[in-house]
Amino acid sequence: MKLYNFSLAPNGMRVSAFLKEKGLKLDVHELDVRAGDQFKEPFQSMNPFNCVPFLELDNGSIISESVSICRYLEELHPEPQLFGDTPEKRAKIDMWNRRLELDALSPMGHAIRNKLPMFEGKVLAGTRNNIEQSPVVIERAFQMLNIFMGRVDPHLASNDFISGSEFSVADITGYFLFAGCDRLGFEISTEFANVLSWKARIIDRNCFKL
Ligand SMILES: N[C@@H](CCC(=O)N[C@@H](CS)C(=O)NCC(=O)O)C(=O)O
Repeated sequence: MKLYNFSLAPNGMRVSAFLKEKGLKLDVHELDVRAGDQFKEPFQSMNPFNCVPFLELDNGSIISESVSICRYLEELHPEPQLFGDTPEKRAKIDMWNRRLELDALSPMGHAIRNKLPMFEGKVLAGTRNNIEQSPVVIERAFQMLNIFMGRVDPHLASNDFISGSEFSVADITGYFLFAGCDRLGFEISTEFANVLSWKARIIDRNCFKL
């Protein structure tokens, strides 16, 4: 099994943090996505979505998408469990992870690519589409992030981690949401004190020291 990754890619780092939390080590092939390695063969054919991370199994099959890779590895190595060990926990971790990804990480990612000069002309990850950066996307993302923080803040008043009392893969997604907000220059309002406490609780965890 081999992981194709780029050490500076946030989605790649999600898998690296997961591996570290699980105490797993994989054979890793570094692709420099800033230099466009993902568009070169054999990587173009291995993952036509031209993104890292992706995992090559020993039978040659490819699994892409950071969470799908983590889920596969969890099935092979259930302990320590990060996707939940009961039907209820599994569903709740999945629910929080989806909320984080769809309602916060996705708008945040679009805003980063519409804001940072290094993404000029490369607005959609893993594509050759030359789309102009748009300030409207950034403004909308800030609105969506504020709405999201307001919705999760009450839940975090009585939960140490996003899905309850145990650290899970959804907290790893949360960590990279915070990292992206910093990169974007989105400051989390002190009004969302429980979100800020959650951030403080996870930020120094060893798995994020990559
Ligand atoms: N939803 C995917 C997103 C993967 C993604 O966007 N990867 C970025 C690095 S963080 C990438 O490879 N971008 C290639 C590019 O910008 O051309 C996942 O979770 O793995």
